[in-house]
Amino acid sequence: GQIFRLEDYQPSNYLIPEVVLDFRLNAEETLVTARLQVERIARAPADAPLILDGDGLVLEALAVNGTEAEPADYDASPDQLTISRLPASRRFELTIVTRIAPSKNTTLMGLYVSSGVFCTQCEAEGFRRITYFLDRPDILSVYTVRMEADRKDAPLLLSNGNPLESGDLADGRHFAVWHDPFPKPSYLFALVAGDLGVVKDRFTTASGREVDLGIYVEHGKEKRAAYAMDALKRSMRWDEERFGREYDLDVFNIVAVSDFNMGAMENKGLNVFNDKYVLADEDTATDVDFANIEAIIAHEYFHNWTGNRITCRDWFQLCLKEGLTVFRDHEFSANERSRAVKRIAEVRGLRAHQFPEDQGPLAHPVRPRRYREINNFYTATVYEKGSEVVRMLRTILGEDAFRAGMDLYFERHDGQAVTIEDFVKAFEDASGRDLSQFSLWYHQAGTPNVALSSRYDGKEKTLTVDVEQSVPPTPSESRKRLMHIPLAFGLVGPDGTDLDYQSVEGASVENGVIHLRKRRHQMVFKGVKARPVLSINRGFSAPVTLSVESRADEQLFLARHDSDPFSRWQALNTLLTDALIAASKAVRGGKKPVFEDELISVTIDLAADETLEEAFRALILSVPGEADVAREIGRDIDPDAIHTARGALLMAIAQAGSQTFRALYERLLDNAPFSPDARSAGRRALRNTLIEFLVLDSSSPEAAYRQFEDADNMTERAGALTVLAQHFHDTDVGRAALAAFEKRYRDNPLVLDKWFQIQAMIPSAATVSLLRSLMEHPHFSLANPNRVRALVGTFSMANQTAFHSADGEGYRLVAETVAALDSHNPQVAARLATAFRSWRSLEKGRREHARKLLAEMSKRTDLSRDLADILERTLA
Ligand code: HT7
Ligand code: ZN
Repeated sequence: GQIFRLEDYQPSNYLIPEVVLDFRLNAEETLVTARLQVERIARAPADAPLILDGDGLVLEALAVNGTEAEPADYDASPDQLTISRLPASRRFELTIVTRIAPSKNTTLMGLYVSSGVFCTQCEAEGFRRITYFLDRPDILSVYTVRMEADRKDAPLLLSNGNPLESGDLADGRHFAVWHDPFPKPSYLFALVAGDLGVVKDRFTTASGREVDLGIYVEHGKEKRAAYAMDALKRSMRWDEERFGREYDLDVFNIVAVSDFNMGAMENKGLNVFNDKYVLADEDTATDVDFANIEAIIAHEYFHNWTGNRITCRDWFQLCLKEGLTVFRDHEFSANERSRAVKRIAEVRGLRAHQFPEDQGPLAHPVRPRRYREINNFYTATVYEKGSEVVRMLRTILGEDAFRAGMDLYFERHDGQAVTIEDFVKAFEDASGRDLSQFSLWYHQAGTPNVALSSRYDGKEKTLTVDVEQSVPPTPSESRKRLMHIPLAFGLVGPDGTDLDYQSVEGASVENGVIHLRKRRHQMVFKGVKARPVLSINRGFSAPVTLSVESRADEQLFLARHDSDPFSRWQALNTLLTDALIAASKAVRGGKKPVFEDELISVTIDLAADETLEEAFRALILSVPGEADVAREIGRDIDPDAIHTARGALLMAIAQAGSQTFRALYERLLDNAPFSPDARSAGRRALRNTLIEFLVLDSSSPEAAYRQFEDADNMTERAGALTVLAQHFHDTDVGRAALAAFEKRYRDNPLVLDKWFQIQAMIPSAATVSLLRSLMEHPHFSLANPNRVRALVGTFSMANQTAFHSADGEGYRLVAETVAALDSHNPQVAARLATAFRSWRSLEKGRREHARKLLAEMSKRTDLSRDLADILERTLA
């Protein structure tokens, strides 16, 4: 397959300032007429051919300046339209008619039908599945869209921008015309036509513009869109207050569809959402669902400025809009909820998803230099590490200079398609600082490691800290350059407050941040009055791994006393992870795992500490997962040993905390009416972590079953069911609960997904065959990405023992699903296949099973480009 390279970027010889689209919508056969105003750029040769992208298209007609084109003047294939003879004038009009089949489009890219609703997904390269076009993000056009459809099936006709006109036609047909005055790339085009219910609201912008807001959902589900509407209005206000960004059209619409490849899409003025990230009420959505909805509604809305008004020059620049917009949505959620809790959740996510990517065969820089299939670069590295890079930029510049840089970026580049260099330059110019070394974060793959040791001299009152950075090699990047790593820190004194120091030598330190720029720094803090414990990388100021030479009692001290809550959680997490690594080793050596009493008691004490918020205490009790431990072990991994070790730790905590947890669980029972706010969610989260310890301690499912039965909200119901499925799946109580849940929610797809998901996580030798039977369930279908992700995706990502079952049957199940899915929906198939990315770090029996299956799969000759790319890189 063809490889696209950043260094090959060439501006287009032709521009398309204006596009008029006409859709005759019909599920089986839709006729698309595109009228394009084309302009040859001044320096292009007059005979430069115009090469338009297509993907599986059928050309019906082509006219140039209104005259039918001569067959000799062009060449049309499903994937390309090349026009070799064009008018001598620099401006001309092309009319292109294509015929497409939305109902047969199973890839969910381009124009397709989801539950009877026509909808589009054009990012990254879906527009070329609708019409021939210069389908690249640096071609910005003003769109006018006319749609015609049966009024009965599609009373609703939406597109980008503002509505212009609408009306009836003969034979029960009707039409609508939309116009978007903001020039945009084709990937932001969208159309929706169908029969949907709506929730309406209004928003007045800071400068007084009245905006009509609409959230469109399946009829009967309108009430479940109320929370999303509230989140939208809060997002709009926040972007004004925090970044001075206002909305710019008369309408803002969101449509929820049930078949969607990703979370949502930021099409200008018409966001399309996976309904999972719109629909919520207490009976059907968990607190995590509510938080995700808030974050994704905000994320897509924030794209209006970071992505739409200023877009990417090419797809190598994806992080320009994604990393920045994730940073913005993280800040929004941190403001709306608890900053510390939000940060811990982000870091857990980064470590769970981005670190393994960065440390395995699929590693790539935040701004990649090459790709074969851009769909495979919507990754945790581009999104989450991309966000961490923006966060570091703020840490380095400080809030005010960061905001000045953002303002300059908006002012300078509004209406343009730009690069990461343009972005960084805005911050250099606004702050007067040289960010060239910092920029390596965009260009160099791999997770840096920072090794630290420190010693205190009580006589001299000095603390000497030795620091060394290294970046491990990654595919096709063996030699790494030194990074600029900002490490927030504190010197924690005996009473838990940060100690002052008089001066520091050996590295630049500003506002509580150490700036590492060299391989090694020896830093000497002078005038440190008492022996401190070094609290480093506070708030996870840099996305690095740390090797700290410190004693367990120092980490215990930080867990109990650090003034930064993130660092308290981190200290405990480090200790628990180390303990689990040691315990896994013991299990593998045929020994019984043991845990230090002090570690168990600090965990229980923190969980019970009423001065701390409940959500934080819930995180304290969520001991590192099996995948976290596996990642830290890094090689020759035996998932069964880790599972046994973790089970023993849970049991040790459960038994030691028995009294405390029981009392706390009862105390936390909230009789107030349900509210999705962060405080109430925190109480429920803590109760949900406690219930697992209660049933472990009592060796009985009773308490969990009671919670399952009594719950008046999905968080507690699904939480209890998860515990029952994890620990009592082969008991009557466990089976009864699963059956009751299925019966109650059979007709609610999003909730039924949870039922599939909970079973996919059961740690049992029988889970592979359970999954095979669930794949025969009348409600299972490979056509619905949410369902596939709920069952097979969850199995591969969140069931360490069964996916990695020693006989290779878990791998086989996933490989078979990937293969079956590939012809239907390559994007989802390729993503599922990334579950194999860490295969080399397993012990050799499992490694061999995985290698064989991957090799077998990659031999197939009918693979999609998406899947072939993932398999090839995974095996390389
Ligand atoms: N910008 C959106 C990306 C997206 C997408 C990409 C490829 C295929 C389907 C897709 N759906 C949405 C989502 C976002 O980051 O906001
Ligand atoms: Zn995004």
